Amino acid sequence: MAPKDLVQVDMTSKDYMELEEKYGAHNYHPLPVVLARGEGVYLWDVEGKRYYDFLSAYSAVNQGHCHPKIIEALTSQAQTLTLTSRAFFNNCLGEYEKYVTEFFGYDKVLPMNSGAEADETALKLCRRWAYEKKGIKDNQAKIIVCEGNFHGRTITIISMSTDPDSYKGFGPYTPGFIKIPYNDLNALKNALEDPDVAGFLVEPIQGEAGVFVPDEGYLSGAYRLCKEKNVLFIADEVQTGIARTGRLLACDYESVRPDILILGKALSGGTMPISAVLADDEVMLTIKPGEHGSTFGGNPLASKVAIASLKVVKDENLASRAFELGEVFRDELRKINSDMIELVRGKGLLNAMIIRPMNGKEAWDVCLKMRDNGLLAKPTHQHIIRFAPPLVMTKDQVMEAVDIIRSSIEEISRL
Ligand code: IF1
Repeated sequence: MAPKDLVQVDMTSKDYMELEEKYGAHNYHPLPVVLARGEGVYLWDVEGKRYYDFLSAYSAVNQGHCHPKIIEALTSQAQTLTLTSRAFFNNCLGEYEKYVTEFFGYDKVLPMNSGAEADETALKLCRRWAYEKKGIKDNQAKIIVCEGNFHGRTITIISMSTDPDSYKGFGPYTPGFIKIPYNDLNALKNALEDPDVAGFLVEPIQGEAGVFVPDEGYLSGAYRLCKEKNVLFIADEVQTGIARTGRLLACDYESVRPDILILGKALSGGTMPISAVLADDEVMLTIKPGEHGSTFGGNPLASKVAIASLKVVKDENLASRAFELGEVFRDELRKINSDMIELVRGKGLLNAMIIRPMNGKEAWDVCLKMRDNGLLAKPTHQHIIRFAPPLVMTKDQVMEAVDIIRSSIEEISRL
């Protein structure tokens, strides 16, 4: 009799879903599909059916699933030295720190693991800079954030949120945040009148909010307003960064250089949690030894994987690919003639389709039909389908994916 903890080899998708239902927390409502393998733009389920991945693990797999050069770096370092902690030096971190700071053009990097940890780190750097450099009184620093933001799931980060699904029932909340409408320079200008404001934390495009692309000039205008008031411009590019929107950083579209840059997700090509906060010395050196860190932050494995992941972005010109393919993708989606499609918006290969419910069918039903037809995507905020494939997709594959989206919507509309 095999030990009960050994999973039988002939399990079906249904069996796997039941395992998660019985033994896992119910903090997600996944699309009913059980994936077993990923390669490039494709995923396969346990029954061997192939899908186009149009979520890329929320933009963590920009380089494509299991990119050979990233996996090579991962497996090689994994057999050599994975973790030393920062109690000691190692022969990988310094090389990575040099590579990533030169790659993005900053003096220094503070390596962390998840995107939320990187956002938290940025908030701490901003507050510390406020007290040490701007001269704001202790515990009085305020940080401006935007309605509709998503920066992670920690208590402080949800304290900034305006989405009840993120913050309801988790109080009491961290103080010190001013919430203003997104894409509204006047609101920012007014909020900046408060002398205790230390920073402005913003997503260059609001991903979770449904790929909300701000007006041309918003980012550069916001940056200018912040500089006029000696306030740090903090860009959360966890989802929009690393070539996803058609430039290396979404801020690059308006030549804005954030005072603090937050990266995550595709920094590892979707292999492991790697995040980073980049800043110049004036900000970064306000945190002294022993005042911040993490067990796995900047570990040798992550250092090698992150270098390999960024090298793929450069060597395969993923930003210009995302830009060109994004134009094709949006143009083709906009040709689909269906009352269910309210609008299509996005930049590069970070796009979203707003679905108008029809005959009792909504975005979720469209996603189920696309799954049946071989393409995986998932709705956000009920009526918005996010489309974010790996950036290594070819034009032919984009065209085939559009055909799947079109036929799925047509089939749903006929029901
Ligand atoms: C979930 C959302 C996306 C992010 C930005 C920081 C983080 C994220 C702009 C935190 C993370 C993930 C989290 C994941 C689903 C996904 C998501 F729907 F939640 F909002 F992408 F839009 N900044 N986003 O998008 O990074 O700690 O997760 O590494 O929590 O369900 P993390």
